[in-house]
This record gives sequence, structure tokens and C-alpha cells, in this order.
Amino acid sequence: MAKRVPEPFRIKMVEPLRVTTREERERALQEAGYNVFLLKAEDVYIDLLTDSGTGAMSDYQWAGLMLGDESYAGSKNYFHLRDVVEDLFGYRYVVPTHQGRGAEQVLFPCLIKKGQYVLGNMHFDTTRAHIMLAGGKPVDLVIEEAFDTSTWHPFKGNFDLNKLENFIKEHGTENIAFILITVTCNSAGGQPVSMENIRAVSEIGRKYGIRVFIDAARFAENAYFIKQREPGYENKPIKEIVREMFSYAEGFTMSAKKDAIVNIGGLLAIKEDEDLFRRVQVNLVPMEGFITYGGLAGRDMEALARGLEEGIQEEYLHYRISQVAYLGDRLMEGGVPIQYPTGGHAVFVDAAKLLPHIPWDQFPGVALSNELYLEAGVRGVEIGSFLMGRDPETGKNLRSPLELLRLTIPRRVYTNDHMDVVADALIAIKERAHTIKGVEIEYEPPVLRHFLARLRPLK
Ligand code: PLI
Repeated sequence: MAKRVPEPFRIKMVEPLRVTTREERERALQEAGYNVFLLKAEDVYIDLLTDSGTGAMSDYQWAGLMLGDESYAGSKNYFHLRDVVEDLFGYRYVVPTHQGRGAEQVLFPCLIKKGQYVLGNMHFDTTRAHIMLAGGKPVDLVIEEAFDTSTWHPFKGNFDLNKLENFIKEHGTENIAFILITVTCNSAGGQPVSMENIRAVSEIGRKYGIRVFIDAARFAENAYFIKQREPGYENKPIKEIVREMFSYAEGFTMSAKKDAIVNIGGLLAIKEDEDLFRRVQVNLVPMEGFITYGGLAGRDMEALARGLEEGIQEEYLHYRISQVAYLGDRLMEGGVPIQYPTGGHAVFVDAAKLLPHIPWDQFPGVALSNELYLEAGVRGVEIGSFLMGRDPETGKNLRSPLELLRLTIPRRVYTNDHMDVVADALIAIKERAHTIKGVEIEYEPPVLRHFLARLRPLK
């Protein structure tokens, strides 16, 4: 039976939610062009669109906001943030950015020469876009087990080391810009990467003289999984595990809106390459802001420094990962197919399995996401062929290996009772799954179409 782990906090402030009628939701979804990104948040009851920037800050973080030093240069909050990052990750050079993609846009042009590949386990969509904007070609080399949703594997976010080494040999080191390890691997279902795999990727990088970086958005959740699942780490403090993970890379980009539990913020940190740090700083000033604020207010940097410390607390991580697992277990008990085991930040429902009658290019994940909204006012998001977009050369829809509905759980925001609402709704939908129809595209922009496209349900 699904196990509830109680919240290691109590609630001091509440934000009312609006419960809508089915008719209201039908109207809202139609107005949104059957794309949940275009809904008004007010029309959503339980919002599982993303865990990015949607977490609830603690009283300690809110108190930190009052200590914001809003000096343009040399804010004391920057130095606090820098010290926390140095202590936690062991990296010397710290650059604040407005969010994760801010870090990507200042770092990637320093690393990529036009036409070079960037090898990842699975790149996140905006990361992929920034690699391409910098002239690079993103390549995903995750293990095959990631695509088999029903089979348990402790580290489905791992690199396939053979694929990695073969790719390097085939294409030549001069054509590889760098390796990027995304922890946890969001696109594969929030699946962790093992320490052994991180170490091995780093060794391959060293062998071929290729730099290794980490996309650190969910670093703490990854460390927790290592502690739970990897022999030899069961008695190590999370902080020590984090230190070791990052010892194998040269630097990281981080969306702090996830594991650092802030509503806005990002980071770029470099272990010891001073020359790279200087080049990044040169990009930072025109794109994000001066080197000691990089697009953030002093108060935001203070909340971020405090959030980094809270995000690695083991009691919190145990509750956090368990809440995601609770929703996953309830769905599995109800016969809803999911990516198994559940990841750190989300439950990924296998929409292709639940709606086998909907072809991939009629976007089963989108159909399911719309149905869930109509059923219970719950907003999830498709991660599948709709998100993949089109081949820029042929204009044809790209087929994703998985058609998923991501139910992303914001941190410290919803209770397990909310998880029950979501599970009950999806279990009810499962009973009439065969009646659900696919969708077709009415309008789509040329890139990152899933954010802006308008759709219509097929008859
Ligand atoms: O949304 P940003 O710019 O703070 O971060 C971009 C980003 C980079 N890497 C990874 C692994 C992400 O998951 C990520 C953002 N993720 C979002 C917005 C999400 O909904 O998953």
C-alpha cells in the first residue's frame, strides 16, 4: 500500500484555491487553445505543471528577504551565496543568474564552437535550445532502460557509457564541446544518475580531454537517491554525497528554482578554471547583470543561499521524495501505467500505454493532460512528441521515444490529500480511457512550440 510520510513542517500561511465547475473548465480549456500552458493559473485547482519556481519558501528564507542588500555592486548577499556554494559544492567561482537558462546563455557560448556536439544523458528542452543557439548540436545518450517505463532500475538517468565512448570515437574529440550530466534526469522522469556513473563519465571525459559539466537543477534529490540506492553511500550525509558528485565535474549550471526552493534564481559555478570564469563574467554583464547580482535582487540571493542549505536536509528530502512516490504508488495500485520507479520531482504517466488507440502524432500525452484538467482541475504537462517539435530540415514531427504526462510536484506546497485528488481523477479517467480522442495542431510557432501552440480535439 502507498505510504504517506508526514510533512516535516507546519503551515503558517495559506493561499486559497478556487474549485471550478466542469463547465468553467471546458470554457477555460477551449479559450486556452487546448494547451494547458495558456490557462490562467486561477482556473487551476492543483497545479502540477512544473516544480520550477513553484515551491514554498520557509520562514527562514522569507526572513532573509528582509536582509537584502540592494547595492548594485558588491552586495553582501552575493558573498553569503558564494560562501554557501563554495562550502557545499567545493567550487571557487560563483556567478548568480536570473534562472537556469541565464546560466546556460552565458556559459555555452564560451564552450561551444559552431557545429560541435554537446553530449548529455538527456538535455532539458531549454538547455537543448541554448546549445543550438550557441551553434552546438545536443545529443542524448541515456541508458535504454530509461525508455522502458515498467521495469525497475535504480538509476534510469545514467549515461550509456558504451554509447558515450563510441560517439566520441566515431565523431572525434575535436567535434565534442563538452559533456553535460543532468541530475536528476528530468526528461527521463526525474530519474537519478548514480555516483558510479558520474565518476565513469568523468573518467571518459579525462581520457579524451573533454570537459564535464553538471546541469544541477535537482542535485539534492539526486544525492538522496544515491544515499538510498547505491551501496556504500547509505551512511553518508547528503552534503558529503553532493561534494563527491560535483568533484567529478569542472562546473555547473543550476536552475535554483528547483532544489534550492526559490521562486526565481540561477547559478553558474566553476571549480577552478579562472580563465573560463573571466570569460563568463564578460558575457554576464550585458546579458544578465553585474557580476555580483547577475539578474537577481540582493534579497533573492539571500533566499537562494538559505534555500540551498534547506534543500539538502535529509528529513525534508525523505518527505519530498516520498510524496512523489506516494502519488506514483497510488496510481500503480489503481492500474495507471507510470515511469517506474518514480523520480524525484514528478510522476510520469505513460500516456502511450494508457491511450494506445491514440497515435503518437495525435499526442496522447496532451490528450491525457487536457482530460485530467477537465476531470479535476489538475494541470500536468505533456513530455512527448508534442514537446519534441519538428525536424528543422524536413519539417516533419519528431517522434519521442516516450509519450508521457508529467505530474510535477511543487516543493512543500501540496499535501498528500491533494495527491489523492490527482490519483482518484486519473484512476477514473483510466476507466473511460478508450473514449478519449487525440488532438491536432491549429497554430504552432517555429521553435519550442509546446509553450505557445493552439490545438483542437479531434472528433
Ligand atoms: O527554467 P530555468 O531557466 O530556471 O532552468 C532551465 C532548466 C535547466 N535544466 C533542467 C534540468 C531543467 O529542468 C530546467 C527547467 N525546468 C523546467 C522549467 C521544468 O519545468 O522542468
